[in-house]
Amino acid sequence: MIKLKGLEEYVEVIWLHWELGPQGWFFKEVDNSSAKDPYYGFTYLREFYFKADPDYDKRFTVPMLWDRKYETIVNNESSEIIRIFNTGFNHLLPADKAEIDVYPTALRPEIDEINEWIYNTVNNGVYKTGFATTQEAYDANVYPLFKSLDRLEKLLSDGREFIMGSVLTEVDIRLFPTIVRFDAAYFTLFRCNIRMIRFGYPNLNKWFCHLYYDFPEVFMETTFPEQFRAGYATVVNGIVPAGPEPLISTKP
Ligand SMILES: N[C@@H](CCC(=O)N[C@@H](CS)C(=O)NCC(=O)O)C(=O)O
Repeated sequence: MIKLKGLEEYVEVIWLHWELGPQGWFFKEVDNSSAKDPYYGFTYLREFYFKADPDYDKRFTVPMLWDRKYETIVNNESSEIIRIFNTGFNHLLPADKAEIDVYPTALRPEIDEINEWIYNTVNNGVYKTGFATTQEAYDANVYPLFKSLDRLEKLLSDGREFIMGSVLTEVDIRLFPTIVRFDAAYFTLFRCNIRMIRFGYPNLNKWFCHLYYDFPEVFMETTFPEQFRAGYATVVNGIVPAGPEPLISTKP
């Protein structure tokens, strides 16, 4: 959203290390993270949460949008941050950026409806499948996940460019992170392995490659495949799988 809307001047991205440690997300001088956060010298993400609220007792999650002036958390829910970025800075942006609208009024009911099942069965479905500790829980989530991927595949079979048709919306933005990680992380490490996107879902793969390769600043350059594969590997047992090769599918 930052790249799409051209918000780099207003919103700085600060990367944590890709490994989720016992104390939560932390800074470390490796890859695109530095040893400490540049403003307070914090080592852990949780320190921001406690600065905002010393009594905070919930999860310390990313993404987290921090207000440097008021020194507090604005929001830590990605779906809401998308909407903040969609319109919140428009008065400061050049016309061509201000007019980019990933949640257009006319499509809102349809977007809300599709977001709901994509979130429950795909975005969250991979986690519910991967973290299942019983066969029943695994079965209860892996089949709905693939049923929704089948549904998306069918939706894209009319040759549409984006999930909602001819316009890029937040549905694409929200689905992209799950699909870009799918073959390299969820298929192997989370046992979401009925089919790979690249071999089993030609339309979804074509949609994905269009975003990834044709809008590189927005999608490719904001994705770090080796880092997320290593990160997800640590969730399992730390052994980073060799494949798939190539890590990200090539343009059909
Ligand atoms: N509702 C949040 C959930 C975010 C979330 O669960 N983030 C994960 C990483 S993808 C996290 O930071 N987990 C850290 C933890 O649970 O300790 C959103 O989608 O923005």
